[in-house]
Amino acid sequence: MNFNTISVIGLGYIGLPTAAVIASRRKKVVGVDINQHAVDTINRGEIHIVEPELDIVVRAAVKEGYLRATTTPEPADAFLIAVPTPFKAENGNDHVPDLTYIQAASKTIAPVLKRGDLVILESTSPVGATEQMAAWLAEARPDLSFPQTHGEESDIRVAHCPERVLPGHVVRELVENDRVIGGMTARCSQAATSLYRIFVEGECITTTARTAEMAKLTENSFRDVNIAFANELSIICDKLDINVWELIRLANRHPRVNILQPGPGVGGHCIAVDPWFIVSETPEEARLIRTAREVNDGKPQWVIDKVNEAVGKFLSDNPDKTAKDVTIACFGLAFKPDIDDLRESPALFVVNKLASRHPGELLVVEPNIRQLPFELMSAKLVAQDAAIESTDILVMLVDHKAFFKVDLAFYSKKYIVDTRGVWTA
Ligand code: SAJ
Repeated sequence: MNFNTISVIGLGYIGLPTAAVIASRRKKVVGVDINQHAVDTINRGEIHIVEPELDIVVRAAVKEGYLRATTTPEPADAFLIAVPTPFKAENGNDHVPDLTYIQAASKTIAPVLKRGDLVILESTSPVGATEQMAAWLAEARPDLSFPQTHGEESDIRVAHCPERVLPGHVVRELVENDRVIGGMTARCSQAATSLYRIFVEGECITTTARTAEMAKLTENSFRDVNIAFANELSIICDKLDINVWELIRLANRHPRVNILQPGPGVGGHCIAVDPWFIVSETPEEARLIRTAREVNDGKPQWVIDKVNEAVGKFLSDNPDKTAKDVTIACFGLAFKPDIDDLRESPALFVVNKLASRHPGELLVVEPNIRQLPFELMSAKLVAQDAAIESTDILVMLVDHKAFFKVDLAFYSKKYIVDTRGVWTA
């Protein structure tokens, strides 16, 4: 199949890098987003998100005329939908996926669809979302035929190809990772494969749309369950007075054991979200997946309790002081090491809670940001040496590389809550 113009709907963390990488292969790419600021920024050759190397690829693609952004969809040969799939707000804790962005994107592109076009859903989605998207498209364009009614003979080809790139390594992983391509028919898979072949150096493996949807949810659930195991171990070890980091190192020497690392909880917008898409569809069956989510979501509160315990110990060792006199220093705010992304960060949750309850001074060390978020106005952003010198309680939340350089023995601090094994491994 020949693709002269490719349209990417949604220019966020996945859509923009994908659009830019395709454009870097000298294909005409039109990016569509409802955010005028994002569109203007991209058209200037700049980026509105933080991702290493992306600025260089976007600048070159825009300068050479292969990438252009707009708020209005245009005809193209292939449409790649990369919009968010959050939870439904009104369902509160039920964690039901909200497909309204996919519905809106379908409505947006429907008027410009023509016979022979390919539509690919890249957004992480619950099983059945691709079929639902095809139904919305068919409803909007009764003059065209779709795979759900016309199989291999349909005018429009529809497939799901979930993104699987790791934030911080997106530009490289987009090219190198294998892709799972789930067409609604075999021809849909073939068409989608020829699109990904433009820029993917990894293998393109075809399957059904439903299996591709489930594959993505499975990958992130696998990681969530394994992190939950590590987090549960850390809580058990704390109770049994065993060093969990040493324990994991030892257990991992077994040739078939590979335990992940405990932390203050699971953050980001993928691993803490996607497993719920399985749970919400199969609540009776997905017992382990649900429990893993609950274990990981419970970890930040456990960390807060440990900090309170440390404050209690400090006060009983220093009876002349009150909680107001106690300084707490928290190391790290990001959702994982060596990035500046604070979204859905368990470290941020812990620090926010401490800021609202602790009457004494709260110091924050986060080398990847220049100022604290608004809600942390009462805390102070400081350099790590200054924090260690002037604090009573040390709370390690994110294992940024910079934190490993400090030799804590030099400071002889006693009150440490180390959720990452930076000082206590
Ligand atoms: N974490 C731990 N212990 C570990 C590993 C991770 O506590 O041993 C925590 C991190 O600190 C972080 C959270 O888990 O808070 C998630 O981080 P991550 O690096 O595991 O994953 P993400 O959310 O940045 O990206 C994941 C990736 N999925 C998998 O590795 C299976 C990525 O490939 C996906 O494309 C991405 O989700 C996505 O977009 O779905």
